[in-house]
Amino acid sequence: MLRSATDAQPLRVRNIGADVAVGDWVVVSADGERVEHVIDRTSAFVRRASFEGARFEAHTIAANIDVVFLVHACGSPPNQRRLERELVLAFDSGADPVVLLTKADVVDDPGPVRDELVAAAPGVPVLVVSGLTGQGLDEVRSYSTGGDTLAFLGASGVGKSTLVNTLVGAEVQATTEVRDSDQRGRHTTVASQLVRLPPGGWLVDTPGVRALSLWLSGRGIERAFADVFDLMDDCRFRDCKHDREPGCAVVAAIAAGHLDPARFASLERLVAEEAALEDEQREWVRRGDRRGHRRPRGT
Ligand SMILES: Nc1nc2c(ncn2[C@@H]2O[C@H](COP(=O)(O)OP(=O)(O)O)[C@@H](O)[C@H]2O)c(=O)[nH]1
Ligand SMILES: [Mg+2]
Ligand SMILES: [Zn+2]
Repeated sequence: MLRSATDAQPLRVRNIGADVAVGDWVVVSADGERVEHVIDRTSAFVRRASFEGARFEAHTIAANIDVVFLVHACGSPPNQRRLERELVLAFDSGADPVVLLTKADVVDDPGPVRDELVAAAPGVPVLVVSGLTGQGLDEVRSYSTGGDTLAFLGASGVGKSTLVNTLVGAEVQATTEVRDSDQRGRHTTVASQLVRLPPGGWLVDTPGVRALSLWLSGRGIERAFADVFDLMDDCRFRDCKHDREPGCAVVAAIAAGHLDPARFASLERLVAEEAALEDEQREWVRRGDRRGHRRPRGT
């Protein structure tokens, strides 16, 4: 769904040939049938396309987002590794990330889960909310000032569409029962949706994305892991591998219990994934240049 610079309501227009994503501002042809021009994005939430045959394509999940809410739910174990990945993509998008821990009503004390999410998202606000009772939603609303666009991102079944419905005050998004056995949802929201938030602003609901593969990261990894990068600055050797080198601040922090080794391993995995992607991209461009093919999108 798109929005027109001359219309306050979301648009559905054919976009054949235009590279557009939910949240894009567009200029529509006079007959209202086609997208004539896509206005430059202020932010874009981009992941690597997950489908086979398009491994070199970027997939824009949403565009022109001011605040992206990374939604996790009480009642299932916190997924720190997923949150870290979401944060990298969020920081790279240009939007401000906020973590929402929803379904607060299903547990006696959301504190322990909250603490784990805070540990995976240092410096990022973590709000405890409930789409069912409305707990904490005034604070969520307060992020929409002056017509901002707020997006909800997270695994299927965590409660994104329920939050959107409660915020809008109407059943605008279909929600789905989660399976009792594992609290996982089915994918009810099949495409990203754009809705108006009264009294102003926009909400983007996204379908649960199972795999979030990195696209080319700018400074997203460094911002999502700023605490670890700060540590690495304190290593004695510039080229420290953080393995067995003397004076390694990372090894010392892990030994002292200040850094979760799983968090450090997660950072190393993301850095390796990013490096492999860059290599593949270079190879793709090199071969593409030779054959006169177009370059990958989104670069
Ligand atoms: N108890 C409780 N259930 C919720 C809450 N938010 C969502 N649910 C339920 O969780 C299921 C999945 O919600 P949905 O909004 O469709 O998740 P989505 O896939 O992230 O959009 C539905 O059965 C909702 O009723 C909440 O805050 N509290
Ligand atoms: Mg949904
Ligand atoms: Zn080191």
